[in-house]
Amino acid sequence: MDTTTRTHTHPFVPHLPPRVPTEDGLRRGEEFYRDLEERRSVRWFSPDPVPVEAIELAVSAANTAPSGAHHQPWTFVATDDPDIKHRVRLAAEEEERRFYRDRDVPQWHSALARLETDEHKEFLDVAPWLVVAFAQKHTPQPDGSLRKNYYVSESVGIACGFFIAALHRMGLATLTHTPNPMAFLNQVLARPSTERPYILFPVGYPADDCEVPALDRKPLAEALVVLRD
Ligand code: IYR
Repeated sequence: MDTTTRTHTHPFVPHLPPRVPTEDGLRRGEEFYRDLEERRSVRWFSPDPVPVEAIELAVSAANTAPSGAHHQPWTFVATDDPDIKHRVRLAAEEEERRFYRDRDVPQWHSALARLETDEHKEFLDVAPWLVVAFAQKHTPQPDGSLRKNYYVSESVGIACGFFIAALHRMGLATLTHTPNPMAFLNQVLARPSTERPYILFPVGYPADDCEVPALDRKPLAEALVVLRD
């Protein structure tokens, strides 16, 4: 297309990534998929340290995610401070005790049975890092006003997907942990009320004796419907 005929009201720049030959693209896609296929959510972490650079790289990857109106409505708050991690653990376990005691939601309990989860969240102390993705419903502007954000949940969800994939690429494991409710994280991590906790990620290497539930992924034929004439 002849871009000289386009008129813009805002700055645009050329985007000319080198064309990937189809065969190479398929090979790369296969490699990427095979790598992600190895990923599992982990609840037993090694206490071995993880350098802050790994967290910075994973959040840099997350920060490339597409977002509504390019508002990038996320904040990732990371801590390796044992006291802060312990405060998070105590508050999360408090909420989870209520959740697991609450027999008003039997479907939840049967759906979760095969994961053998309970209110004990030792991994919040053991994993060397806790990273909380916060979703910004509004973003404070330098002039003190609040900018409204759009498709916040979708945008932060995609960013979290990139974050998880980047950790996996570095040989690190995580868990998409969502203690219910999570509002305590605003207090413990000193975040403003314009943000809500979205996912709490313990991050580290899997423990030497780590186990995961024996689960299958659903077949591609159930995940993908190709419609053609
Ligand atoms: N938030 C609880 C319960 C829980 C819910 C789902 I959906 C899971 O896939 C796993 C756990 C907990 O973290 O134990």
